Amino acid sequence: MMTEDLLAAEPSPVHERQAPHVDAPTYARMYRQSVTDPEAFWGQEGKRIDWIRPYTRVKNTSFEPGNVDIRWFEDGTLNVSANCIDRHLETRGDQVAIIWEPDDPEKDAAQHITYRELHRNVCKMANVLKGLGVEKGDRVVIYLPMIPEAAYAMLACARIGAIHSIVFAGFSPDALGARINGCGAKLVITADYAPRGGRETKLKSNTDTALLHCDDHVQCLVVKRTGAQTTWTAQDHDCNALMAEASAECPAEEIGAEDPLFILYTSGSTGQPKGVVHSSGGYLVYAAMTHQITFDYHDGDIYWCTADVGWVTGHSYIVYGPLANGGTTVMFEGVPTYPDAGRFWEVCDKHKVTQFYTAPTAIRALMGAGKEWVEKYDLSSLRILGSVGEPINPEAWNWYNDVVGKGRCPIVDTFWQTETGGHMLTPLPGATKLKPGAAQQPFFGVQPVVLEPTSGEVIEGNGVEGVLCIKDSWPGQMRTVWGDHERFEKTYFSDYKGYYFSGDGCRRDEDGDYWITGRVDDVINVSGHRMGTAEVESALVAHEKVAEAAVVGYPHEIKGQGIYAYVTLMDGEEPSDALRKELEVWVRSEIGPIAKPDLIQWAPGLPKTRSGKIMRRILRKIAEDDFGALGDTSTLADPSVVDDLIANRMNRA
Ligand code: 6R9
Repeated sequence: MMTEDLLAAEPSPVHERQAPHVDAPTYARMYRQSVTDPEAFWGQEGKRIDWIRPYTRVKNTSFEPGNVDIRWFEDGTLNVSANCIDRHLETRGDQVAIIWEPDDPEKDAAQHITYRELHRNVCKMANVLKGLGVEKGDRVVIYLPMIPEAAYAMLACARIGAIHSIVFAGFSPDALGARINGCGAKLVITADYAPRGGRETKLKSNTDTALLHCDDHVQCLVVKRTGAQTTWTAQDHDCNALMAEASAECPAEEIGAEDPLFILYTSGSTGQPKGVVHSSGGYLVYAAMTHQITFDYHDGDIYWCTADVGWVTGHSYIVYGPLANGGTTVMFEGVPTYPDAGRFWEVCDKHKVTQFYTAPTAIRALMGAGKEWVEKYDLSSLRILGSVGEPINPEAWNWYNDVVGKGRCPIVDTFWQTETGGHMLTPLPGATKLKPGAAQQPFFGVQPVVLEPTSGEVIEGNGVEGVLCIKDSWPGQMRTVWGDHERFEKTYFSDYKGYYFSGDGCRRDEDGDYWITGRVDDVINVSGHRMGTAEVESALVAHEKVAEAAVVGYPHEIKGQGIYAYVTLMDGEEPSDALRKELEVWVRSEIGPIAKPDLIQWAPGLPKTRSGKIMRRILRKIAEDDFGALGDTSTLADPSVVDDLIANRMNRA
């Protein structure tokens, strides 16, 4: 629970060596300019990256219904890979670009990859892609563990103008296949195995299964991560062997600012994940700027974001942002609790990490393991801590602040989305007086508005709550849904006309600080990962014994939200623990382990309106154990089903 003394928390000291990039007066001045004269502001900020042909037009954007069109720096050309690598060679060729930390420190050694080595490897990989017929505009799916080759593959695509679409290595063959087909990929880059937390995912075998449902022409490039035995077919190419032979020089293509850099599929409130499309120019400017300012990144810092490149956080804040800034970025293959619950802190100590960016779910899990794991290590290099993915509860915030940051590292609680490309609301170290649990202030160029959910009226003033929308475009914003611009407009610009709708609820407190209250649509947030309830439902009903299913979120101590499924079986099928297990395994194989329901309740019937709509509000309340407040149930076709569901609700202990 929120208390007054938490709200009064002072900002921690920021920097002992150098002044922060932005202090409070600078923030106020720059923010004002960014929203009153975006052309001038971004016209200047756009220069933080190198352009082949400089832009003359900065902003050309419209949120107008039926005509949503977003362009930034539209007549400029650039190459993202050259911005992340080549332009640093002269001044920092021997500086470490990527520190790779393996899953199991006993089995593998860490790697330090300099900018010069990165250049060599990315050029080689780009030449391998070209050799396989990949051309500008082609799509390449990347399904890799957190190994340097994942970054090489991203940057190699960017170098030749191919569009990458990364599929998280925890996704199932079905999910992978759907994404390969969804963007019409020419090539899949995968590995033999993905070691993680001491276990191994069979990526190559998953890819084989996925490719059974794809066009015969899709080729497969395989990185040998463990080198263990795998199947090998005519479509497969050995990445290590091809890279060894490939030339280490590959010119960087000239790419239009608005040409897509990548597609990333993300869950929405309807069944099918959407292919979020990001641009090259605007995206890179925004990723670079947010990385530098939010984390107060300075030369010589060692920055670590614990995300996976399968999520947007890994795109913007492991690869593109840090490398565009000539930074040193840590890439971690493992999990927070392997070999033990001290792993994060051991890595911070070992590499002298200065900025550490993780998710509340990890903090809660490590908080549970006890502070002795943290205290074993020297964390004096840390200067700034970050949080992302879901609201951070004040208990976790305080533990992070006290035990990890020793009260001297500002915590940046960054609110943003796959769709936004970079941070939207966040405190800035050295500029913002921190409040545990609040995302606080808009980043430059971001104009948040709070709307009344049903009327869509703008709510002015402070001490108010509603849905979070954004009034005007920012350079990192997604441009479209791959192959379906209409869906883009419908999802983000139709509920509240003239605004970008985030799908989140929020509160603006008495000081004007923003607090995200969570999704207002049928998207749940499990361990910081977005899951559409409709996706899990359609996986469940695809099982032959399931007649109907409804999925909702419920509060989960570690994951933030857990997945609660109500399942109605086909006539003649009997509920059993074995069937429950079978359904869990089924959903894992349909979508991936992150979608496995935590609780499955057998529901002889679901509460429906007379028109047949499932009343999720009621199911949510029951799952939350809050059935004293079910609200009006009089419109239900059969109110008695509710009593049965309450009586048989799952024990969450
Ligand atoms: C970057 C990322 C986006 C959803 C978003 C919101 C939640 C993310 C948050 C946060 C509160 C924060 N979210 N950061 N909620 N405070 N600091 O997570 O992207 O996977 O697309 O998820 O995550 O609900 O709408 P994505």
